[in-house]
Amino acid sequence: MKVYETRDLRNVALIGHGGSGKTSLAEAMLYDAGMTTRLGRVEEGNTVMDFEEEEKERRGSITSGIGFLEWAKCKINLIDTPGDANFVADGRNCLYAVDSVLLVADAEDGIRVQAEKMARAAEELGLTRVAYISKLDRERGAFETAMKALTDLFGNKAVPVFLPIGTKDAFHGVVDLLRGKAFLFDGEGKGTFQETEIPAEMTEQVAEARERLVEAASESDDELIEKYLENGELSPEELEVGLKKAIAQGSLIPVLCGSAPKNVGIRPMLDFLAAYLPAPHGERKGTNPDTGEEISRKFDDTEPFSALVFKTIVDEIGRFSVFRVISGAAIPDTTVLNPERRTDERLGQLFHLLGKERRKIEKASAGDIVAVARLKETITGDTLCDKKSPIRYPRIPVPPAIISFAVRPRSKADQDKISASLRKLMEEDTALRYERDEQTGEFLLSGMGQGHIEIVAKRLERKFKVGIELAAPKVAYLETIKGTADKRYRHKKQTGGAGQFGECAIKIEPNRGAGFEFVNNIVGGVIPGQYIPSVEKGVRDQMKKGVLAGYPVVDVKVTLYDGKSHPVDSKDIAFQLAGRKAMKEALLAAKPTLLEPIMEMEVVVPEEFMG
Ligand SMILES: Nc1nc2c(ncn2[C@@H]2O[C@H](COP(=O)(O)OP(=O)(O)OP(=O)(O)O)[C@@H](O)[C@H]2O)c(=O)[nH]1
Ligand SMILES: [Mg+2]
Repeated sequence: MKVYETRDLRNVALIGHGGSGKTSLAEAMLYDAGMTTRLGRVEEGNTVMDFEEEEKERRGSITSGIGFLEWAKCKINLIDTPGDANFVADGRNCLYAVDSVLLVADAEDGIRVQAEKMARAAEELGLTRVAYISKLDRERGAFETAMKALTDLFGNKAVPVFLPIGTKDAFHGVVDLLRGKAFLFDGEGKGTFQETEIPAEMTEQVAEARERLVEAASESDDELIEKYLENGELSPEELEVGLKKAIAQGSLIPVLCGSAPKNVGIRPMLDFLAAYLPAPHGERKGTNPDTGEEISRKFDDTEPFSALVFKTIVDEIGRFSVFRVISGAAIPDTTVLNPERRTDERLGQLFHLLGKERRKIEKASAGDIVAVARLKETITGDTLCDKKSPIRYPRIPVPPAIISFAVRPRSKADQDKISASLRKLMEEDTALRYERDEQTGEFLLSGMGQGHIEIVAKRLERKFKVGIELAAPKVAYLETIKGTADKRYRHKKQTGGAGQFGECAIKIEPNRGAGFEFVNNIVGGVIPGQYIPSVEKGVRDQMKKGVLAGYPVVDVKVTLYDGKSHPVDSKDIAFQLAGRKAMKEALLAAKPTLLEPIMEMEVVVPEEFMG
């Protein structure tokens, strides 16, 4: 495969709500660039990006698809993220591998909350943002609906660069405001077009939109603004410079449009992306793993190699780690360091991914996206780097789990395989957790939503033949006290054989929000020093099982203030028992109460429904 230089790379993640049209758009782009020989359709389950069985079945992405194409001598790396909230984590990880995002705004439904959150995350990461309006050919589709949603989200930064020609069924082309041309498509899916003059009935609308674009582009630069104010126009070169600058600054978010299933507008859009999206640029901060000192690397082939692993794929053939080269170049058959795990990793064959297909490569420049098989210990989020010039990049943050289900195996055979199989799925899916709840003893599978966990159960069955049932987890109640109490207990066994003697007096009081606290106020050695921890252990043992319903007790302050000992019969066990019994009596006397779990919720409401 051809080697692309850093300046010719364009890494872009497609973001947008579930069903907005990302996978379809990627499919049309890949087809137009000649990467495939037919235009796949999500409904037919034959797209490049949705190749997992569960994606074909539910007609939507559950994991990010990675592909690439060549356009205008640039290698455009496409990452098609899932829009459904159940599967967002994987898409978020991919934001660490790109320089730009293409937000798909839906001409029927606008931009839903999940897409808004991704767009905000992209902004926080300093990524370049571009928008695309899908579904203009649909019955309810309207350019204005999507433009309104974009303006609500980005304010007047969202500025059209393309305008649609025709509406609904009759949508058949776009006006490119930069080139001042119209592109008319037959809508049969081939994506070929005729370049024509702007339709006469659109002259006014186009002039207005172009003025807005030129004005917004000129605002990126003082010199350009002056020229624009003087001449009322910018030369094509000036416009290009201004537009690039405004896009890079994030002060202008260009809006494109088309229809992926009809293959309308996609080729002019690829022209725009190759010309206006940034190549990998700037630097990434990390630390020197040996000294902890902050260092940084540029997206430059001449620097030592470093890369960030942002995705892991496990399939029948094996396990692939997908990384983005940050500095240096990735070369097959080299040994690199994983500074996090302090281990060497062998980079054998390297690949570019096109959906499930792999294309062998000889070299990947800084900024490119690469897959490698069979790394020993590396997981998603790790750094790989040159052994002689180590660097470690910050880990990609893992989202907190939102929902948990108790997992029950269908049979004994399933039981034995659950952990190992889930571990494999968790390598791919950083938002999935599998843990035993100490309190209830149940095994819990946690993730981003019910749909997420249900898909995990399906994949367990399909990939590993492991059957599980999902159930609501037992509620993990806790107990605490509302009052205070003061109790003394003497444990004494002095009949026959070796005796036992221990006595303690404790006060307990509520300690809400501050956890368990044990204060030793013994003076004059009434309990010898070595038995104080014995009393504490007894108290703690009693805390594990509350007096109301046997749930753990939390948030109690215990003060040990008096006791008695015996020169021969005092022992560790005697003081433990005394501590436990005193605590039990104290808890019963201190108004014990049940605590129900509290959930923290975030509610997002569109502005028009507020008030
Ligand atoms: N008519 C029309 N249908 C579209 C367009 N774009 C997408 N669709 C359809 O919308 C449905 C969803 O499209 P996808 O491409 O799967 O959407 P997605 O954004 O990848 O969805 P998730 O993977 O669930 O996040 C499919 O049935 C597409 O054929 C469009 O521009 N016009
Ligand atoms: Mg999709």
